[in-house]
Amino acid sequence: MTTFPTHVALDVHAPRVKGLPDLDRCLVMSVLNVTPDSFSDGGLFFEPRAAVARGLELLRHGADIIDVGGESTRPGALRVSLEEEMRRVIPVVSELVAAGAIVSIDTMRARVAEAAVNAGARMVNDVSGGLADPLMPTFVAEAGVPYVLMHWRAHSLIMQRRAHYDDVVADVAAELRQRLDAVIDAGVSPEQIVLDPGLGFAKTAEHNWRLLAHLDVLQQLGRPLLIGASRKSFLGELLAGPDGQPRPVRERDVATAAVSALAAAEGAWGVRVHDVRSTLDAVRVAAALRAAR
Ligand code: PMM
Repeated sequence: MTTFPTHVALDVHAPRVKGLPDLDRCLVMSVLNVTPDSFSDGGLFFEPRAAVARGLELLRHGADIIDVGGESTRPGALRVSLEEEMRRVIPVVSELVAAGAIVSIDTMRARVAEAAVNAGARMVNDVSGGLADPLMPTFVAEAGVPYVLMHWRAHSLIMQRRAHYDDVVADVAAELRQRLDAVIDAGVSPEQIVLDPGLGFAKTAEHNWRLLAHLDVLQQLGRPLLIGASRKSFLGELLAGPDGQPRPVRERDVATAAVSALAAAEGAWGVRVHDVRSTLDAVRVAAALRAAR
């Protein structure tokens, strides 16, 4: 097994995240994209009222955290302005918090993260791992909120050009280690941090499968892992029909739940998914299996 030098104490025994409830199973973070163009649910919940209604439905389905995002990160996506991102997400965050949800804000911008935390969001999910906005680590350090630090190499428009690795598992682990050290140097406490390999972000299907097959290596970084495989194109490719056409996006939830079960059985802290019910069942199966070991 590969190990990495670190100045952060290693704790491979499923360390907990400061500021979030402890569960006896893998946590289910549900996706709520308030965007016109996300690959799976783009446009469906773009109106604030529809987004809030969907959030309440995800809550009824048992989501542990609702991850609200206002900027699509699908390959090739263009950025939205700060003002537009704020307009999309902040009212939705406020309403879901008022309804009792634990809300996470999916943003690369410190100012959006700050406004969302002021509106009651309890967690920041930054797909750029603090690279897109240099103010993000400082904000997270000051706010003291849980922080998802994802592996990322470039903005969505060009990221697939950067999908080259010598050894994807070792390279992603080393790059996550660098970002972990950088945000800790900026004042973020290790107990705030969740790591995410960033499936599909500057990665081919083969890269995603290799990362999923080696979660143990990423766990050596000593922080909990979040896995975002839901409905992504590598699952569509896997399930392609005889004509070679990828399985349509909205018919990938069984495969997503299978990944959730396998990741949870390996000890993942959380999974980020569109369909909460199937994944909740899957992570319960994994928890029973782990408890019986
Ligand atoms: N994937 C997407 C967006 N945000 N956040 C984390 N932490 N991990 C992911 O894998 C991730 C993310 C892209 O897809 P979406 O359309 O499902 O939001």
